[in-house]
Amino acid sequence: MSAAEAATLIPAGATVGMSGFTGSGHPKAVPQALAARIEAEHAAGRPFKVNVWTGASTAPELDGALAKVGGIAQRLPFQSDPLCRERINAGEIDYVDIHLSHVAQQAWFGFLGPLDVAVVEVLGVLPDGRLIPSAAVGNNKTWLDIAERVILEVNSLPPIEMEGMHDIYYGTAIPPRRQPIHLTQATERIGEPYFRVDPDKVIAVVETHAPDRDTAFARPDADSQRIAAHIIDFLEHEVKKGRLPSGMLPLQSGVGNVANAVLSGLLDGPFEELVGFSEVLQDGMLELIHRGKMRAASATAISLSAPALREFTDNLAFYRERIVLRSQQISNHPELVRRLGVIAMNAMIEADIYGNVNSTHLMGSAMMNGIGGSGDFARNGYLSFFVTPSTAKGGAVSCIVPMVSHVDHTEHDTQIIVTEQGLADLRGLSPRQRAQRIIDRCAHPHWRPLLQDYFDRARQRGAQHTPHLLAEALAWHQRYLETGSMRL
Ligand code: 0RQ
Repeated sequence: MSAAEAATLIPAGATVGMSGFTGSGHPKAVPQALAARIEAEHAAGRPFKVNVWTGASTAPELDGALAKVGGIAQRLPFQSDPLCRERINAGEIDYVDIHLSHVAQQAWFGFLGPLDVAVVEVLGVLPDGRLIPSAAVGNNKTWLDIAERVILEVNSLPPIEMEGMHDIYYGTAIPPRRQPIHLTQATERIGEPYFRVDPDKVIAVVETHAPDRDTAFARPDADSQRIAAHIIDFLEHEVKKGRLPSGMLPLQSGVGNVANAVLSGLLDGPFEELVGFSEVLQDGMLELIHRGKMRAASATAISLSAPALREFTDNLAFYRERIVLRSQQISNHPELVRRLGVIAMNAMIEADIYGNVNSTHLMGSAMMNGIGGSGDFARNGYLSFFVTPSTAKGGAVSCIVPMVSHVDHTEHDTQIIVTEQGLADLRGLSPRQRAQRIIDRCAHPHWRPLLQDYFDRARQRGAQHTPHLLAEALAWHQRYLETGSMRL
């Protein structure tokens, strides 16, 4: 049926589980048709909102379209859309920011309430009713399993030759019946290539022919290259010390400029036979595979720029042998991240001198994107890096602060902080040792004396285990909001 007809099957107030992860694999037509319907209902004076659950961020035709018409009541678990962000920060959308690996299990536990409709993009339907997943697996298996009704979008644009790349694991259960997940190599297959769905639940099939978001790839800037160089030096040092095998351990890389720079740095680095165990496979990782530096990679989604997508599509037979796409509850599973010894590298907004990290909030209050999978990997990884340029807003803001304005990752999860200034290895250090190392190695020279002064005075004023001047620590952020400068 048409997308408009399918959209009429979604009632006001419904909770809708949509496919989509980092701009790929999201439904392209039904959300826009739903937005048009919501707009018409609002024009007629009838309230109409839905709760939207996804894998992670989507694209303007999903989050953007629904946010624009004020159609989202609740949103989870990750977004990066400017309009959606605006509504979240205005208090109009109830945004539930949870670890990506937690979403499926919390839905199964019943913590999030019932799921009324699943809207899932697939590449095709087999004669026996099984579904060929598209470029993102995300939470689709769970949505198809638990939703009362299912709407499928069958997209004929992505290459159907992706069939067979996916590994959908049906062995998960909830406690007390949960069993170990028998995955011991990053790219091992433990499931099946297709989704199952009860055909009686399928209330609509909509055909589309539309591209995923073109995730632009910026060549790394100078700061990102310096951050990447610090990380690569450190990894080489760890290999020399015998704390890392020469082939390294599976790599997880967050999204953005710095993450891409690190991966680009690995292209010319000494490491061979790399393996990826990440949530999203972007240009940087594809290039490592293309150049033979990375043997294989596991992810839940492929999110590429237009040129990288062409490379992928033109050489699908090559990449199909080297890439496995899984559900996000598996790609980000704490049990697996810890077993495999994943090296986690994620970007952040700010870190404090003790190593607590804020990944989500500007000045403690404005939501940026969400925690995404960073926590899944940071707490459970073999090594956990958090990276940022040392300053933001043209130098007016220090990304190293006395106390973070919001905490996503505690000092207990953070091992290595990196800025363009340098790398602070915090393993085995006490809070006072950590503070001195972060100030010395990571702070920008403009802000270093102020941070040192804060730390010195905090120590002098009878501070105990973790020296702080609480009012001053918070005034640091407040001051910027009032005067545009963090200087106290
Ligand atoms: O705002 O563009 O208005 O100036 O924050 O900053 O430097 O462009 O950062 O794109 O690398 O993203 C943490 C947000 C970094 C991202 C974050 C301002 C800065 C700019 C963005 P403007 P950049 P990046 C895998 C893992 C959480 C999820 C995650 C993220 C804007 O990496 O969302 O890790 N991470 N997922 O000016 C005030 C500061 C600031 C600041 C930056 N200290 N104070 N403003 N900004 N630092 C992926 C998934 O899970 C899917």
